[in-house]
Amino acid sequence: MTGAAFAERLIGAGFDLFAGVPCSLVEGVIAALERHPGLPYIAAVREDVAVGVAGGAWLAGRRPAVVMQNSGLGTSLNALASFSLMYGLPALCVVTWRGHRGQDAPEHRLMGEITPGLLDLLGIPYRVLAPDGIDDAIAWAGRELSVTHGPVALVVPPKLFSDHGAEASGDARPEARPRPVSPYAAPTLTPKISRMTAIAAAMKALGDELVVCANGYPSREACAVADRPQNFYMIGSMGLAGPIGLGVALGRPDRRTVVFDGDGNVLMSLGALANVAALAPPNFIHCVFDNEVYGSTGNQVSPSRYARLDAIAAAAGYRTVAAVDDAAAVTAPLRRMLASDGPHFLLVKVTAAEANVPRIPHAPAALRDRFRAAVSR
Ligand SMILES: Cc1ncc(C[n+]2csc(CCOP(=O)(O)OP(=O)(O)O)c2C)c(N)n1
Repeated sequence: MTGAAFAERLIGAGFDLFAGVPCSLVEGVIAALERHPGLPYIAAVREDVAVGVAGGAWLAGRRPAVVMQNSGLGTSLNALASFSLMYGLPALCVVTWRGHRGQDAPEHRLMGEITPGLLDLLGIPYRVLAPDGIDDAIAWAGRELSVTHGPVALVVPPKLFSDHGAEASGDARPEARPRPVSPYAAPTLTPKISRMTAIAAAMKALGDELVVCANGYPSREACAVADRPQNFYMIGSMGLAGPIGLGVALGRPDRRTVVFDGDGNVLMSLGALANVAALAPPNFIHCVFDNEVYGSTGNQVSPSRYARLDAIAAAAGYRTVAAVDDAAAVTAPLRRMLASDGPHFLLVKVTAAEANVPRIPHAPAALRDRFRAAVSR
């Protein structure tokens, strides 16, 4: 079977949003997905970002699949453990098996040896694809995904697809849409309001919009300000608020998705800003509460004290970027952003003050279900 035929089988089985990082073992699969009209294949910057996008897309009613090399299984361990598996978010993971039987370059050998063990440890059901059992395995994965809440993997050994190692067929990218990057001069800001005050000001601008909140105090404070089913609180999976919000925004292009992020979170998946800018979902608003510290873990200094995240977002290609430092200045630009096409980026410099608010009182599965129901309305 060719990789292209495998991609067709997955699409035929109902998978309707793909995200991944390439591996040569599936180059034919990815080439077919990239070219497929009307199908998003998101070239994620990291595999854990792909897992985040897939989870967001599932919450928004899609049937996502992630394509990754087994080295990327290592990259996504925390995303799988503290996001997909913890909340119970179905996603098909197509995982290539480099280092299979020790026959590979040195960097693949250990991961090749432990790939099945890693999936077993995580409790992710999987099948290793064999040439004469591909259709059965796809059907099995579909059944598993409908009964288990969580990821299911199909493992791709070397030389499974007949187009692996075929002569590259040239640059198959869709025609680039030139998007001019607007010049942006980051204003001087002085933190003077707390993140809780800023979150309350941001909430004032919201109606029925979907909100994805970064883990730690951004989630806790948002929950304390206005707990609502349209809020998805990350409990773990640090760094994935943007990717999860991106998945939600792509899954429901008719709804606005707002991400309440922290500077440490943004910096952890900085490349995801390029994913947002490249896909340019008009319904995506990224609101970053930048206290210049890792507040949730005791105020350790974060690099955002020196690296301006608004300037980085502008350079990445967000459609509009603004930066503010007082509460009155949060609500108005957010309202404008909600009323116009994005992706938008709003940096709010805040103090390191933390409100005395409790942990998220809802169980992960309850958060998942109420958010998914709110998205589907
Ligand atoms: C992968 C990972 N590393 C470290 C942590 C511990 N941790 C939880 S919240 C947090 C700080 C988040 O910083 P930021 O996004 O700036 O938000 P703040 O708490 O400052 O509002 C850290 C380091 C974690 N949850 N996951």
